[in-house]
Amino acid sequence: MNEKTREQAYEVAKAQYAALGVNADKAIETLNSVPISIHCWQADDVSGFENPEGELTGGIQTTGNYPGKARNIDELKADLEKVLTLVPGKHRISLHATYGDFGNTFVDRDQIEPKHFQSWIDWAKKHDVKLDFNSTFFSHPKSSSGYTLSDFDPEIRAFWKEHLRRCRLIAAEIGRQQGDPCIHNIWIPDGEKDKTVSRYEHRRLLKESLDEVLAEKISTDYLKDCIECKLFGIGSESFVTGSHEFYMGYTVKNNMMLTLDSGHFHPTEVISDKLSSVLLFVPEVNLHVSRPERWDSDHVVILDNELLAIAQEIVRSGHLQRVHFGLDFFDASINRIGAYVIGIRSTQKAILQALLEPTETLRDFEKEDKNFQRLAYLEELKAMPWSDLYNYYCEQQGVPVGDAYIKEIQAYEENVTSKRV
Ligand code: RNT
Ligand code: ZN
Repeated sequence: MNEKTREQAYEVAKAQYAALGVNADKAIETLNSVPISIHCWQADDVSGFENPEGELTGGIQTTGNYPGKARNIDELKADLEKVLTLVPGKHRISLHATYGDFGNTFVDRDQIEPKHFQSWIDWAKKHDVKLDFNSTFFSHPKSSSGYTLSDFDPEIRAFWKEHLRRCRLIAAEIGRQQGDPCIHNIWIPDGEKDKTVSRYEHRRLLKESLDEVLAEKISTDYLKDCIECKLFGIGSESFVTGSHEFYMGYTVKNNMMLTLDSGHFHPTEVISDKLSSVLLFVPEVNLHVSRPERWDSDHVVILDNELLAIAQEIVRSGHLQRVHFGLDFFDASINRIGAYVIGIRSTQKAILQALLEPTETLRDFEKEDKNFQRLAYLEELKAMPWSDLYNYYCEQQGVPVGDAYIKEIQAYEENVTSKRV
């Protein structure tokens, strides 16, 4: 399709939406204002630079051995730069604490400092992206018991509290330098394979550890902490200290941000239906958009019903500003740049579709008990030409339109990633 035909397709689509009372240009403009926080860890299978050869632990797994993973900080930065050229809009990059610029020295988790992330801050500035941060409580000998902040051993807890304390300082420094709060996500793997008896005790310890570290107040102009719950992991099937109830209670009590990961619940339990509840009780929500295939498998995000439902719930609630879209998937079995681009574009397509909904009309049907009409429109909307608008948006932003990104990724593979052997 050439530019002219695309322009025509856009005009036709715009008119079709206008007939429903929807302003397509406004929807595109709003979409353009929504950053996606791109997780750095898809590029290298969650290896990081602290000990890249080390084992990934904590109950999360990458499967696959597709060639070309980023082996060092320069390759990872290059891959992310490539990704940024293939998606429209301005985005954020989410770092894990193990992705510091440690040179050739080993820097333990209780030793990391803002200086280890300065090159990332400079890189982000150069590429006009903001950074988010994650403390890293897994893949470390001191988490081998299966516990970190909720371990019985005070020395283990002290180590991880120090890690958390330092991560908050690093994230705050990032936020200060970028002039925009850095979202700092806290996820701990703590839990057990089998029938844990001391659940209350572990949870009491987690509360104590968090209370202690979070008591150090840091301005939300720089830092926004959030905590991420989970139902179970590999090796923590029976018990996870940081459950949904735990963090729901914790965030509500402390008026802080909650992270909802779409893979962290029962297989038929969806985060889309949690948003309208949690938004009433916590100030902001951080999302880890992921795709669980039968379990928390962290497959590449695609435009499925749940992704659309998440976007719809956020847009319909009117609280797009209070929800942050972060990605969290890691598939080592396909081209990793391709994985990123599919996930980012699909998330944007879901948001765009949600923004193009004639919600007020649907609400009117709902109030008048015209539920056939409501359902019929919801069905009709699925086949509306939203993709012509997304293509137009890509064109405007100077990024590949439609399937054109595939060729670019193939070329990058040929010239860059396939040479990493
Ligand atoms: C694990 C959590 C967590 C991690 C990343 C790497 O189940 O989802 O967010 O995936 O921090
Ligand atoms: Zn997550």
